[in-house]
Amino acid sequence: MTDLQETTETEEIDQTKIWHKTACVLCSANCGLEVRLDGREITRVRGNKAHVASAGYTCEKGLRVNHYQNNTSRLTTPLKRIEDGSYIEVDWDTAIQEISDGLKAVAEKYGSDKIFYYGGGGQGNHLGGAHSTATRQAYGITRKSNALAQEKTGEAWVEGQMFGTHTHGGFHDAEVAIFLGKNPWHSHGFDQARRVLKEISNDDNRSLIVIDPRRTETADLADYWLQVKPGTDAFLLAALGAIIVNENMTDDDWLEENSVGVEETKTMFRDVPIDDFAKRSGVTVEQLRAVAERIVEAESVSTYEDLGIEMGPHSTLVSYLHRAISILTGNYGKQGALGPHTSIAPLFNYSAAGREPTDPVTGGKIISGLVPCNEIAEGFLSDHPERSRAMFIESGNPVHSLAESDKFRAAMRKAELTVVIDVVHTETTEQADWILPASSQYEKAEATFFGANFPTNTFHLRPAILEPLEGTLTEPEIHSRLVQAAGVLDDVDFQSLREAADEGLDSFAEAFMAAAMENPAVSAYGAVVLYETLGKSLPQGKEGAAVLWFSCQMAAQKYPDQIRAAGHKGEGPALGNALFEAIINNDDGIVFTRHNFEEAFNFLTTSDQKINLSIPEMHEALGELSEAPDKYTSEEFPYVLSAGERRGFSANTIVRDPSWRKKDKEGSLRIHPDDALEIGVVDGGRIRIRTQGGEAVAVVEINETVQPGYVSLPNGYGLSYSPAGGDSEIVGVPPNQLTSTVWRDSIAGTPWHKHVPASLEAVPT
Ligand SMILES: Nc1nc2c(c(=O)[nH]1)N[C@H]1C(S)=C(S)[C@@H](COP(=O)(O)OP(=O)(O)OC[C@H]3O[C@@H](n4cnc5c(=O)[nH]c(N)nc54)[C@H](O)[C@@H]3O)O[C@H]1N2
Ligand SMILES: Nc1nc2c(c(=O)[nH]1)N[C@H]1C(S)=C(S)[C@@H](COP(=O)(O)OP(=O)(O)OC[C@H]3O[C@@H](n4cnc5c(=O)[nH]c(N)nc54)[C@H](O)[C@@H]3O)O[C@H]1N2
Ligand code: SF4
Ligand SMILES: [Mo]
Repeated sequence: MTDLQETTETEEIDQTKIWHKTACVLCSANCGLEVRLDGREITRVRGNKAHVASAGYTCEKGLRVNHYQNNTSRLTTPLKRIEDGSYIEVDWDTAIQEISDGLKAVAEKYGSDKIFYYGGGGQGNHLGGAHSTATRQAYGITRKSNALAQEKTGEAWVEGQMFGTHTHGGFHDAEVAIFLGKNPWHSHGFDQARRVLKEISNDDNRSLIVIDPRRTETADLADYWLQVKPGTDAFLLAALGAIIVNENMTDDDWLEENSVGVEETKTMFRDVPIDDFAKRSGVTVEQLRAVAERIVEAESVSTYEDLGIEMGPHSTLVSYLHRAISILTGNYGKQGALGPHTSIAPLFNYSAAGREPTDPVTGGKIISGLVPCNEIAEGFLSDHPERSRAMFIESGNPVHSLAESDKFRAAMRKAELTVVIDVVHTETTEQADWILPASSQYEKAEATFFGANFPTNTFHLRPAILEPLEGTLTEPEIHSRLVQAAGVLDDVDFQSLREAADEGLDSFAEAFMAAAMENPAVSAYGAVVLYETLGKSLPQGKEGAAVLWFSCQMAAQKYPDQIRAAGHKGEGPALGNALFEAIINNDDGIVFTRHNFEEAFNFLTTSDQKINLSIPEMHEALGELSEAPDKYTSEEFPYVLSAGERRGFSANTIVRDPSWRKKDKEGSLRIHPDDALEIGVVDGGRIRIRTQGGEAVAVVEINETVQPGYVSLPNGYGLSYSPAGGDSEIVGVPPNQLTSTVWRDSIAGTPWHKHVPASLEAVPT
């Protein structure tokens, strides 16, 4: 008998003693949590030991999620900006109607392709984005972007051409794990990161290699720490690849069978001036040789690249070089190496790999359908006839999170119509014409979409654990209303689909397919149709999950054997139904696909399903590297500022209340003792930072882990917040007050936030 049953018989249930299953929303790991509630407060939090991926693991941040759920910034009514710049409260019906009319008016005047959609998901919320597909379809919105286009599009461009699929390392099993511009101790990025890092570090047979200018918490655990000079990873990796090629350490039999473009790639590495490049990267040839030998002798190697290289010089080239090294040493498609993965809904589309269209206004490459973030504001502010005129933003805070905040503010103010859906007042809602209040991630169904494990992959749907805050609506409901206001669903018979859903999934599948054949609107606005029909028969708090039924059907077509191998039974639509039922009924998450390693090559969409090592632009870029500068600092701006480091209490802009942080409340500028001495600042003192983009004052933390000449500010600080609900205060430096949109990668357009030339000066106390 459970505790719950016992108490039911003897006394009334004490609601505050019940553990509710949910997940942490603060980073992409979405660790499973169990929480206790007192009214609307989350009073206790612990890791959910039964969770399919996190198995009880959490970090310090997740234990304080109540600061996300309950804070003074929550929005509780739609708001409309009036002429004097102030906002008036509006009821939902009026808001939906006026926004719908406004979108239609922009489309009529300029063409619906002039409406720009930004966002769609954060670290834990993705079902809103899934429903926005219907709204975009209804209003003809095609231009879009999101935060991936300021970090992962260079990687996607390389992976599209090399593999035609997304890959992820097997860090839990890798004999050698390499972290390149990535500090998983704080940023995670795979399940149970700290546990895994400690395991590798404590195992004499496994090695941890960290390439980072700072001695991070991860570097502290490393067997090999390559203390690269900021921004010179391309030199380091070119030299490492050259050693591997010149000393015949490549896995030639494997390459012959599994890849194309090998000879050109080897030739390109042979031309690398190893000594010179090693010197420019600040690492010795001996260190590189030791690492090369360790990689080559290992059974398996996995590399994780992240912002340290994605937001710095030569980022796309670096994304290519480390993958080329992995492939030259045979590290794909086996346990502990790079592998593909399944997904319930793909984050990237590689159909245009290497043939990406360019933005008609700014000329940037549109990778996976996303306009480079650094060019969005530029586009709005230009006088190009094709420029966008309206912005629809959901679950994103681009004013704060994209380069040059003031430029994005100006772009929003110039747009003729701006709509923002968020749970709180943000730097972005402050500029909007319309603000729509969403229910929080604990007040609706949400799901983890970042699971990237192979050969066994998992999925977790969480139910609402609280009623929506009064005045808010969930995104599925908001999109449903917007789509219906467009009039495009007027002749869809919801009632018969609802009745079919009440009879069960088999009946529903049949009815839905028949309806879709008869009326194209059913599939065109599928997310909303599913929400309005199947959603109504799902358990309370899971209505927004109906859209996953379609994803499950697609997955059942794509990976039927592997879904069955994960324990789900049936064929065709019945298999999709079984998977959907498992997702709906399991609050600890499920295994949804189980592959064999041999199947890793089936995922490749390159020609002959071979790995393509030869990307002409990359070979050219490597050829030109000798001529490239290895320093971007100047007399005016002699320091390299890393603007936006992940720390113990940073979580993008998801938590606004600074009292969430147990330490580093103001987000200090980390500076080496030698630099502090030269500038004349003391620990805890104040320092003025100037860049091409702007200036700010930060509190100083003298810190030996950073290199001389290199300083860092944390990510996610400098948010406006009002502790008592009155006037707002800003605690810490908003990093994008210091960045610039023109400081970006020449291929993917991704920003150089980790490499901002800066000057520093003591602020007298
Ligand atoms: N705590 C916390 N975790 C998070 C987030 C958060 O805000 N807070 N955000 C999540 C998100 S959205 C993302 S994308 C990930 C990002 O996760 P990470 O990329 O791991 O985060 P960062 O700290 O921004 O940068 C990683 C490392 O790059 C190093 N670096 C700086 N310059 C260079 C360089 O020139 N070369 C090399 N090799 N390294 C360099 C920095 O010293 C730092 O250790 O984190 C996720 N997890
Ligand atoms: N200088 C500098 N800038 C950076 C970075 C850096 O390292 N340096 N890192 C970059 C990276 S990697 C990323 S991913 C971006 C992240 O930046 P953004 O993409 O802007 O995302 P978040 O801060 O994660 O959250 C976006 C918004 O979602 C809202 N939100 C939370 N829950 C919900 C919900 O259920 N519904 C809705 N509608 N909204 C919700 C939050 O209130 C927040 O306003 O920042 C980038 N910006
Ligand atoms: S912040 Fe990330 S690692 Fe920490 S508890 Fe939340 S989901 Fe897990
Ligand atoms: Mo990110």
